[in-house]
Amino acid sequence: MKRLLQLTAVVFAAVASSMSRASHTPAPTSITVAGSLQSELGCPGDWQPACAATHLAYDPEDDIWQGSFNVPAGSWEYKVALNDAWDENYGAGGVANGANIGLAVGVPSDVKFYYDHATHWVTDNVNSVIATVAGSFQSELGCATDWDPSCLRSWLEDPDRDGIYALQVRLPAGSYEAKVAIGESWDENYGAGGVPNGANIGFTVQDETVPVAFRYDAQSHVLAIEGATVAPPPYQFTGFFPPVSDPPTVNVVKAGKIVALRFSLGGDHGLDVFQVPPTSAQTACPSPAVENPVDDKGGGGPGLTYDASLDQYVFRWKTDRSWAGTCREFRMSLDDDSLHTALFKFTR
Ligand SMILES: [Ca+2]
Ligand SMILES: [Ca+2]
Ligand SMILES: [Ca+2]
Ligand SMILES: [Ca+2]
Repeated sequence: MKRLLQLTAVVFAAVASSMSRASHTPAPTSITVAGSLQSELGCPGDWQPACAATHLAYDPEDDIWQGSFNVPAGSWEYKVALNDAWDENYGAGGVANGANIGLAVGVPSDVKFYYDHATHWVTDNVNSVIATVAGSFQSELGCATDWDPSCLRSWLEDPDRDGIYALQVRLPAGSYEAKVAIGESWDENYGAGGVPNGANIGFTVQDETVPVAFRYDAQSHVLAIEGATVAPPPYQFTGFFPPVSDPPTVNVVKAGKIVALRFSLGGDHGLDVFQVPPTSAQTACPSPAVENPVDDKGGGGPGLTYDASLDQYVFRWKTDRSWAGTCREFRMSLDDDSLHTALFKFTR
């Protein structure tokens, strides 16, 4: 009974994976990088599909064939040959019997080659950026763990070489997070808005029958996600702008005046950004303290405005004359659950 259950599970897994990653030809028994660089890499000659010295290895976790070779400086050409023969071979753009792929190497380098039998895309890490969408959805695609930039189940491919790297998958309904990682490592990675080491990009899949399409622009580093609801990018608050200073500096203002607190959230997020209207509470005046006299001549009534030309929010805070001689902490809660404060000392 136990054995029957195991068999059922294996069959189910095979069906599930072939649904998402189908090829029009049978799984190959070997993949050879065949080209003008083979004699340099230990083969008896060049363009030899049966030379094992330039075989790629199949990685079952990634479902991608891959291998690294130390390639001498020079201008080389190659294709991949399946099953140690030319009968089935792929060149530029993953095209069957396609053109040779050029590979220019300036100094002797370890070059890593990749072949995806589901799409037939063959490339290397000189011609292409090796980009993965790493995130909390990777285990759902068959990776051993989530957030693994080296699991190529979520490899972004660019067979047409237009600099837009794409991946299409099906995911169970649920909420996930993602970033783009380069070179199978976290050393270079991009989050929301294409920001290096930026925030995770949240997205929600409502319908598992709708494919989720990821598109990564290697120039802007922005990752677009289609077929899912993408969470708005988080606020990028970088502190209050002059004339107001961030804590521990104490801003000194005349009690009763309107204080203009200027800040950016990294773009226009509308005026409904507060969790609750900003508040203030009396606090002991810090001593010793760095004091910053604030004399803002800017006019306007109290409230929040946004200046798109400066990408700047201005909250005009009406202070009270009765606060003269005291200190207060200004508290601004944004609806991304962040709290930002500034210290004030009031004069007469
Ligand atoms: Ca050669
Ligand atoms: Ca997961
Ligand atoms: Ca891997
Ligand atoms: Ca492309």
